[in-house]
Amino acid sequence: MSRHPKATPPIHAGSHGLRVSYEPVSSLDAVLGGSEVLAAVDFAAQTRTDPEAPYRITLGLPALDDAETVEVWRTVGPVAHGMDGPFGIAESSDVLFARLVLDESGFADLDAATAHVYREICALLKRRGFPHLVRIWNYFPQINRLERGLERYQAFCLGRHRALEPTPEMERDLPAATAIGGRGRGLAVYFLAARAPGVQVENPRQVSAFRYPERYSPRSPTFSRATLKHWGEDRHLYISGTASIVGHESRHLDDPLAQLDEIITNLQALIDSANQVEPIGLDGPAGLSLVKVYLREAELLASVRRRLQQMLGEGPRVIYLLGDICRQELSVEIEALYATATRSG
Ligand code: 3EB
Repeated sequence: MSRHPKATPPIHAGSHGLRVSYEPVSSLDAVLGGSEVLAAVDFAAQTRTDPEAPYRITLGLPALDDAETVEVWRTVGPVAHGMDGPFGIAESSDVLFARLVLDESGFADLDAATAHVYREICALLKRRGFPHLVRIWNYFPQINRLERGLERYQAFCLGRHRALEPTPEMERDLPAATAIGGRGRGLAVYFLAARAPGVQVENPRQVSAFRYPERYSPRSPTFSRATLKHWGEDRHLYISGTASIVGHESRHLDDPLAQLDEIITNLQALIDSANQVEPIGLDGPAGLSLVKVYLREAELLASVRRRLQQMLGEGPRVIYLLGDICRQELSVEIEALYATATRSG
């Protein structure tokens, strides 16, 4: 059965330094021909990578709304594509994008697999001269399942923490992150790294994840709530997966729409914190460029979409994906990107 994506023009965020757009999946062949492409991410029932297209990753995270989209990251100037160890990479003068999908079966558990992946990431960043992780996405199946007495999300946090712990000043240069349970096989990770650090932004309404009490996981989740990064004249704000959490506690357990309201309040608080670092020309969630909504159940789509449209209006491009939130009791999580569209001259 063929699908007919809407013939709307691609939506761009960012101008010259680094651009992100959502384009119809039907334009993928044209995308793949573009030498300035850093990454092409799409969403399907199964996770896939192709060694011939090292900048491509298909996540096992089905899109819930009708438009099949590919998320395309581009820069200006030449990009080198290739494989580096287990990673498919794309590298320009100031950005490194990389992806990998790890088969967990060669490891004792997800803790060991994750520690391996994050050690490989640290080695890659060092080897290629992009020491600062800016934004990272993590997807793996059965995120809430108990394995050897530990929930898989907690095992993931443990492995990630063990790998990052030796990094000096680790808690000051943490990337914005997403960790979601997908439907595909394997641990799928893709990320954006830079030669110069971004600024870590935390949310005053929430305890920083790296300071969560131990009951959430034996080692704390190592990510920032957001990262503010300059790319040439552009500024990007990468907002991590944001859930209905206040302090460190989950709120509105049986009410996905109330969770949504709490998330919007959290996004507003984060945007306010980012503006204290530096005025970025973003007043609130309605000014965001790209928004990704993860829903635990497809049945939530209609009500969540209606409510979110009321709150965000027509400004942000929003996509809805089926994915499991790392806290079993929560149904919705939202990540976002804001890019200034400054023009020089
Ligand atoms: C939270 O705030 C919700 O472990 O990398 C969101 C984004 C969450 C990233 C991660 C976890 C992560 O704790 C969960």
